[in-house]
Amino acid sequence: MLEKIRSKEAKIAIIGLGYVGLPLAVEAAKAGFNVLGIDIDEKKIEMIRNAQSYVQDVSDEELSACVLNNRLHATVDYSCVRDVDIIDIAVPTPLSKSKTPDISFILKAMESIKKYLEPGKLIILESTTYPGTTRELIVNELELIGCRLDIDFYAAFSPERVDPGNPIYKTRNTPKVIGGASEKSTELAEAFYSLIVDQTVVVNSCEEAEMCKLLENSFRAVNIAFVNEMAMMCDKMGINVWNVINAAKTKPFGFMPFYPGPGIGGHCIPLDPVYLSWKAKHFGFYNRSIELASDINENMVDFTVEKLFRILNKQKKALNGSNVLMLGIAYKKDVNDVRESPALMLYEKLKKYGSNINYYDPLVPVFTDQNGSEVRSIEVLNKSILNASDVVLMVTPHSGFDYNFIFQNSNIIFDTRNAFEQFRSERVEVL
Ligand code: SAJ
Repeated sequence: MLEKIRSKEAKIAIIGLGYVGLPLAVEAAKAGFNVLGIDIDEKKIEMIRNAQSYVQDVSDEELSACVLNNRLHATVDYSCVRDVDIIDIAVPTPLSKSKTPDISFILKAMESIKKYLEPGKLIILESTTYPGTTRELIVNELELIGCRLDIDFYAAFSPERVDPGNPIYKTRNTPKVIGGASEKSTELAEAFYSLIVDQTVVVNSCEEAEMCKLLENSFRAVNIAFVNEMAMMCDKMGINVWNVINAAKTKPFGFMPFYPGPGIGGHCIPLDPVYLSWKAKHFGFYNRSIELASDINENMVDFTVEKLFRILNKQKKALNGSNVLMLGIAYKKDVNDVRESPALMLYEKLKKYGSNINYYDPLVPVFTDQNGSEVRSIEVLNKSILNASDVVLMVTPHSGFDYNFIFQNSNIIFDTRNAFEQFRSERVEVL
């Protein structure tokens, strides 16, 4: 197997062709491997076959190069895993409605793999998940049907570190952590990744690799929560928290800036820490910092609404009946993704309190509200819309906004991201 990998004769299957799987498939194909992309979504398969990329970080040109030189094939047919040597699973790991890990996509992938498993394959899991998943859902499951680790199969975990839209760090130049269920598994997985990424980082087990990813993202969630709490404290004390952070970050060591906001969104930061705290409870450990961080971050929507009430109150206006224009609905700057975006909850609450709420987001022309109705962005941000707004609520500071135009034509701006920092004015209130 090691020789097959080193000579790039090993055939690769990537299961799950989303923002993680498709870039990984393209990198493996570019490195010279024969790659089979497997996904349950026929539309994705069709687009790959036509070299039409649906992932921000993969261009049509690089996709077409892999497809045309026959390095990358896409299919919905799981039985093809029979003929590959390495199976790399990059399927979603969301939260269930009751905020517990939903590993159903991994389970479904493993059910299909088990059906067509031939001896000698390396199975790698990339989906972010709680420590123990690789051993429980891959190793133990295969041993239950008589397969033996290091004899009939190998298994490893390597966390995805894809940051969609990041202009600097892509799949190839982001260090790749790798931890196997056995030494041989680690060696094989490292041999594979060393051919498709610039730097590999080997750890001693799949549990260490799983935990590493959760540490990375829990670190962010807890620090964002801490600075959100600072924001609420500074609000009480009449101190501008943004000026305080900007001053603190001049410290050249021992400090890393995080910024307050109306909450946290995306497919990673709100979810990953919950995977960790959920698993920790099985060991009788209650992870207070993560639980508290989740509470604080989720509470920021209510804090933002409460501060909006106060800002309107200063104008002797009620939220009920006021015209509120929300700028940005995506979960973070310069992305078109609304998953877990706090702006969605903010929109629903402002609507519930009777405001005439509209939004403008050039990257998100439409979204589906909690009742399943389509809500459309206003088409053009013009003077009359800004003038008619009792408050312009800055939620997601896309680079494409004309901040000067907005400032000049707005009455009051409630800026939850300090995006109007350059316009020091009574008309701009910050979170
Ligand atoms: N946020 C704040 N304050 C901050 C930073 C973020 O409120 O100081 C909010 C954002 O607005 C967003 C949420 O938190 O709603 C998450 O933001 P993020 O910057 O963590 O962006 P994500 O969710 O795209 O996180 C990804 C992660 N990448 C992977 O998991 C591979 C994360 O580990 C990266 O650090 C992050 O991108 C990044 O640095 O951009």
